[in-house]
Amino acid sequence: MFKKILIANRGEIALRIIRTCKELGISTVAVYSVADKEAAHVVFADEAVCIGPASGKESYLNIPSIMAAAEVTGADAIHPGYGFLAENADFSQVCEDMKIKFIGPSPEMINKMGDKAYAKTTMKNCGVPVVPGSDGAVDTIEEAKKIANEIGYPVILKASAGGGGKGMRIVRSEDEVENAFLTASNEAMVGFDNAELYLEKFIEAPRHVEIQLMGDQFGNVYSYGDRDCSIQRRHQKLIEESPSPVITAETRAKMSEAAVLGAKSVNYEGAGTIEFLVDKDQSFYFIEMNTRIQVEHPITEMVNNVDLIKQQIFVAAGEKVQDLPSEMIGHSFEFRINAEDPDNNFRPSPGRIEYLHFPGGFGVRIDSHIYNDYIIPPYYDSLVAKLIVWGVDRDHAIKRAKRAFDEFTIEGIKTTIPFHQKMLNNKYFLSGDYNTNSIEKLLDN
Ligand code: MV4
Repeated sequence: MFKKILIANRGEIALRIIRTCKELGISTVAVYSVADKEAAHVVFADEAVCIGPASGKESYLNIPSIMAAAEVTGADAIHPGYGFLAENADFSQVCEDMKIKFIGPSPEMINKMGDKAYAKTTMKNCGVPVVPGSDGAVDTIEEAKKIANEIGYPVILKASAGGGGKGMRIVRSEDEVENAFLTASNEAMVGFDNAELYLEKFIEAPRHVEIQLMGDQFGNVYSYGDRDCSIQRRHQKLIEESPSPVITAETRAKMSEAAVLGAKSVNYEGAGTIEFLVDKDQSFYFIEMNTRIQVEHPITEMVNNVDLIKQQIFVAAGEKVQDLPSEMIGHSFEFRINAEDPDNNFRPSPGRIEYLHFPGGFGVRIDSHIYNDYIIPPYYDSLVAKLIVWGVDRDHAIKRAKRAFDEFTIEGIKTTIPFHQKMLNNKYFLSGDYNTNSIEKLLDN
């Protein structure tokens, strides 16, 4: 087992990883930018190394600086968290070269799954259902028109190097293809230095349901069930729940089976998520695989009673998955508390926390790095806390979330708490009748 893990991240996820390391008796090294010298992850780690100026590019994305910190502290592994370098193949490769274990996928796996067109073809070839569309990339406008005519409009053009919604264009008729193709490929070139596109049938008002997987070095892959992440705004998830309120037990089992099959076909190791779009009729289609621990992993932990960071550490150390999934018990929600003003287009609202009170009690979990008088820097992600609740069923979890928000006070900045409180009284949310398109409808009701 590792003796010392460097956490190449900040905020709540850095703290989340430190907590598990402490429980496992593993020493921790925090890295931090100049703007984060008062941050909680710096305080709670055993050691801390400053890695650069405030900007993420010069600190949390600065590979030489992070590797130097690992060298001087003698860390034998690096956990990248999510975001920043978590899906950076060069970083994974440098760790391999320096014989420091990267707690995440190999560079080859990151490259494979990072190419969304290739990943889709790989999944299709092993029998995982995928959205009908191009086989791999579409290279020309003519080819895009030909495939679109075959499968029927509307279609969606996506960047092969994209993911998470960037570089996508919905195309509703043939006369829109040319413009959409040119703008999408241009956007992909600018955003990802790769203009390649692929095309698929556009599924109207789908649900976004993902399966949490964990694989080990012995060829085992386990499913910890599903998360419904359909409540999003501009591809930023706001609320997630497990299990999905619309998936039948039969569909859930089939999705898990498909996800495990897909992951086994690429010899997947570590934590991974397979994202599916789900139709009104419960048909599900693979769209992407994420090769990292995700922000919303705690809801899966709550219904499975399993520490997923612990599993990641064990499988990275060459051990088996320690805590296998059995039955999912109860229902869990995650509400993302961002330093944003929901009444002003979710405009960022960094600044000093003038007063803070966290909720508590049975079934309430807060993953957060903020504290009284902490100043939220403007340079990074606006996530300041995650309220995670567990209940015996969905109604119980909703009641618990309401009472937790009644206790929750953050003063000095605007947060998304009022948005969540509004949602907890919305009839569509309460009945589970929502999809990835419905945020405006949900906000108006
Ligand atoms: C789609 C889709 C409908 N049909 N693909 C968005 C994030 C990325 N992971 C995949 N996404 C989508 N892919 C097909 N074939 C709908 C979405 C989608 C979406 C699309 C446009 C505008 C907002 C959206 C919100 C959630 C999901």
